[in-house]
Amino acid sequence: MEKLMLLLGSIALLSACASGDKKPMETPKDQLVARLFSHVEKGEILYGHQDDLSYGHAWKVEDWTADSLTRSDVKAVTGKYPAIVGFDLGGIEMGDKANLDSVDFGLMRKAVLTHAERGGIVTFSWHPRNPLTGGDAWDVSSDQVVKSILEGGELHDLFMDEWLRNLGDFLESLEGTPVIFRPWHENVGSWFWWGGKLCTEQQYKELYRTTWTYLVKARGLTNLLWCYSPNSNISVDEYMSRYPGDEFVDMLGLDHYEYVGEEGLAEAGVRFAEELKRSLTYMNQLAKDHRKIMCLSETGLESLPDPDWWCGVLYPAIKDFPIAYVLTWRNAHDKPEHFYAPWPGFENTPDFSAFSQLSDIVFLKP
Ligand code: BMA
Repeated sequence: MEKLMLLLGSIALLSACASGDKKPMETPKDQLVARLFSHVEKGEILYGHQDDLSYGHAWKVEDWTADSLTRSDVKAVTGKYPAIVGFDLGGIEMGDKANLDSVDFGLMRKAVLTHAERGGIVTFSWHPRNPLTGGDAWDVSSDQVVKSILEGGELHDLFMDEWLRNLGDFLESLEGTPVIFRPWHENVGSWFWWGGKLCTEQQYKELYRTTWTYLVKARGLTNLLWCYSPNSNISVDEYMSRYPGDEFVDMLGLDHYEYVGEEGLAEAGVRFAEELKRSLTYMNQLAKDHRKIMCLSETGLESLPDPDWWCGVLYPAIKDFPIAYVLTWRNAHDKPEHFYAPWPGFENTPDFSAFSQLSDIVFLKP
């Protein structure tokens, strides 16, 4: 009887395969894509904050092995964690113990797993060092760097066998936690060694695809959701000029900040919002055409001098666009002016609290 059942089961399976009914296994990446799409369908935008659990304004986690990582500037002000927490992998390529902002990679791994366990979502940026000069990601003294690490270049073996291997080891250690990975960001401007004037479009695409192929094909990682995130204030043609292709990208991002120049706060806010809406408008069309999710991968106003920035500037600019998330940059523990989210004691917190209570903005309840 048991054998007969087994046989019937096998026949059912075979015929399902033959008729094409058998669905491929859903990967952690697929699950995250579906989760993000479901927020977008409901008109919800997840709120994210860079490095939220590792440090904040004037504090940092000291003994991460003993710390349960419950401290967060965002939670201290709103009562809720950010739904998305961003981390930066800069330094992992060299096998460093801590990243470029002194976050121990052991702490980072623990924070990723802790945040995911609480129901949050994780995103990674990467500011790798300059492999040719030994400088940092902002060292743009040579336009030969990307060429040197691609196939045929003198640093190709170093890039494949050390840099990407170290990166792959860390990403693999996350136990399959799905994460949004957005390498080689802000690629049209020329402030990183992989930027617009530092390599050709072809070289940039090859760099992105080489990274994808190594992590996805050679390492078999199924937990990475790939986000392509150029800088702002560029045309749609510039945005797409370095697009590596639909196969390599799951999400369209944008890094767009407000800068207050001579024109003053009010005008800066208007300009920020107008430029943001212009970019999100063409990204919305691209997202539809290419069937991708979109997000505001980095934004913020350093030191938050505008008391109505969250509800008065940011929210009206993004609320009508189907972005899955918006992430504001880090609250440095060692640079008092370098923060992008309020912290306890900062005077402009009511606006942020009001933002956290909007029905279409999603935070994570502790
Ligand atoms: C930049 C600044 C730097 C930091 C880098 C990577 O925008 O915040 O201080 O080192 O991001 O996190």
